Amino acid sequence: MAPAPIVLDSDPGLDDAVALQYLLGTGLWDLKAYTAVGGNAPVDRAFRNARGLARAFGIDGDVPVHRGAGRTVSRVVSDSGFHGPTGLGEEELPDSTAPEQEESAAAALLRLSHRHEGELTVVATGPLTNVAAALLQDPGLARRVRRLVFMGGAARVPGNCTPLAEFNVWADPDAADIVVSSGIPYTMVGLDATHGWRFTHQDLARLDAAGPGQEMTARFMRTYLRAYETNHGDGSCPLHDPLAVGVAAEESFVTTATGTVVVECASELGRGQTVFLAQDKAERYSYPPHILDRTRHTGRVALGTGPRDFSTHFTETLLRRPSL
Ligand SMILES: [Ca+2]
Repeated sequence: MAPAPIVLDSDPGLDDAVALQYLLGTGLWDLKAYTAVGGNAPVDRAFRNARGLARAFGIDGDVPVHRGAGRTVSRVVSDSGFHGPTGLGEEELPDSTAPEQEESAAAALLRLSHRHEGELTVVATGPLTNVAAALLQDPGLARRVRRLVFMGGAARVPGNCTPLAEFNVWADPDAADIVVSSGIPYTMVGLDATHGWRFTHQDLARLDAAGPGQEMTARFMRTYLRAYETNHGDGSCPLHDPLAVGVAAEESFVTTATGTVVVECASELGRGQTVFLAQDKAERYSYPPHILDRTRHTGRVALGTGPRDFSTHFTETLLRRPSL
């Protein structure tokens, strides 16, 4: 089967970096653009990291890297610090050899949605700022995209950034709300599923043993594991962003349900909460009209891990795709 057109929108970010490597390693995708969004790092830093990663993986001659929106839709600024001073731990990667793209991430997304109408998959592993910006500019994007898979949200589990919110949605809740109410066919891959597929010290040992081409990845994953150990007391780390890329090709890594997601945007404490209304349960509640308005479109929501083992598949796929 010919590789399918895809855009990866990302806020690199340690797990974003390995999500790119994983995507390339699957051999399933024709990456048309790698777009940067602010989130784990401010947008200019995310853009620099994205260019550096494109070079590190030897795609800077083929895959354009686009800078994302300069501000979030929600006008909030977030820089979690979780991914270290540069967003890639302490890594400062050599810049891409390609000239900087003038075209913004949103403009690239719209252009590619016309060129590959009905065929383009979009995977977003950062806040949904760029996708929302494109939808605000041209709502028709929603029906031209084949599928949007985004890492974000927490349907039935606590958040990781506040008790109610997952980081990507918390970082730009209005953007997430615009996206899930746009009619775009989407799959939400949030904490319900990503916390179930882990990367362990045994997996890290496999990268260490692989030697040339995996040293950078091993450094990223070692830093990421350490951040989870320090901040959450975990001996392993979740594979948030890679799982979203995995699900874009193979839904059996997760279990899903169809329903509506409503994003809490106005509340101070609840900001970024993703309220999930399963389709078959919807009639049990009565909503005021302004909420009903936001429940018109449904999507698929990952509610847990699926039958196919993502963790092993992830590490094996990385091993197939060394960096330069
Ligand atoms: Ca990310």
